Amino acid sequence: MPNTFESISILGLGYIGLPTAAVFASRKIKVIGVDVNPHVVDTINRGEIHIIEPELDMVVRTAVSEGYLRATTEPEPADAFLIAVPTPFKSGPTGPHHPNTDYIESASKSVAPVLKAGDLVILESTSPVGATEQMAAWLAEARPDLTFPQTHGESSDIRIAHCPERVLPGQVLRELIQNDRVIGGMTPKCSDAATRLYKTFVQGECVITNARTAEMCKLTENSFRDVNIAFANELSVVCDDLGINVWELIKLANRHPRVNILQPGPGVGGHCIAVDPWFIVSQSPDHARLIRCAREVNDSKPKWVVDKVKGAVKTLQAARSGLTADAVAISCLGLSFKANIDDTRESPAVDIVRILAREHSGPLLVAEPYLSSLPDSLLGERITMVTTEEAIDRADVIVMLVDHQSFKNITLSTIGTRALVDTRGVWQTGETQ
Ligand code: SAJ
Repeated sequence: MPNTFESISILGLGYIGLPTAAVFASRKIKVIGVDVNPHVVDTINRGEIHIIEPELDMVVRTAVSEGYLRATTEPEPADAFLIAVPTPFKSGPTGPHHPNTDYIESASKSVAPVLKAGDLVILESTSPVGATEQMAAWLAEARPDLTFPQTHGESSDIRIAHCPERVLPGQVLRELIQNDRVIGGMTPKCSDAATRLYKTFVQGECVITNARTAEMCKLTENSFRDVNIAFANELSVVCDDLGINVWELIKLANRHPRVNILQPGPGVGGHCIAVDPWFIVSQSPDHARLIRCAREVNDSKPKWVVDKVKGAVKTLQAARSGLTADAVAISCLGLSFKANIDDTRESPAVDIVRILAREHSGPLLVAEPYLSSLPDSLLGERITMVTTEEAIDRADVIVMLVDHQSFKNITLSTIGTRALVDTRGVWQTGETQ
């Protein structure tokens, strides 16, 4: 086992793999990035990026131009392999929310032929408990000539660990370096090797545990946040029912030294918090009752917001006799899953806009300063993309979905007398949505 890693291969050059590859390369380590998508590979080899993340373009451009980062579609030999591929859902015995580890399987099978004794393989993808052991089994099956920790313990040729990523989209480069890292080796020597690798750039603490605990730790962190957001979302619905301003309520309650309620919103989006809790539910369906309930509360919020928008349209109609719904323009502000990023994966804003496009007969305008066109999932819907100014000018009903800074700069006087459904509490009008 080398003390230093001369070359590192990262499989999956997405939101986690690419920044990780770039940061290793910035420490003058040779990085081979592997992705099945040739378009992604070509983009990176030109020194460009295919995702938006602050400062990442600069770090990738430098890494590629200095020769430390190169992308390819086929794995090549390296001293360490990091697997950072997606783990989406698949249907299973109890519903549609079971972890799909197919990408981990194909990534591990693709690195198996280039493995050599002394290599380290790390699973970074968010994974169900047991996935690292499963990955080790796939590797062992493909390479009977090498030994693995599950059969040879500390004397194995290959070291294996799970080290989940924990970085916040929008702050990835800073958090990659500063956050503590959970290192779940299959044996203590596996953990030591992984710690040595991450210590090349991680300034936070590398805390050692076993692979299963590391897997559960990542799922727990995101479930904790989901449950807490569900509490805020449930409060917002209760407060609406009781005629109380939830934003004011939360500010007041948070003055208690041991209370720290999160913010309600239109629902929970992104590829992590809306997904990972289901992995726990899928593996322990009879016991993960609160975690499941939080998912259901958060998933039901978009529909509730749609009903509030429909209610606002009806109120306008009641106030002006003869006004038909098809003469009422609704403007939605924002499509991304949270503020100040372009990422629309699992975005509740997208779901709300889609339902409104199908159920509201009048004009539906959308402003999203982080996108130049509608995401694929909304193509073909009856939606007009406009600038923020136009969205406000033409609106009868404004629906605030994403609290981008540029939207927060809009003053209440600009909104004037237009009806407002503010799911993020940006304007604190006393509305409780
Ligand atoms: N949200 C609210 N109210 C809040 C906070 C968030 O409605 O008070 C919503 C956001 O609008 C968004 C969703 O929750 O739709 C998730 O946003 P987020 O900022 O909470 O989290 P992500 O998905 O961007 O990143 C999370 C982080 N996990 C935790 O904070 C525990 C990050 O550290 C993880 O690395 C990331 O998931 C991941 O990759 O798993």
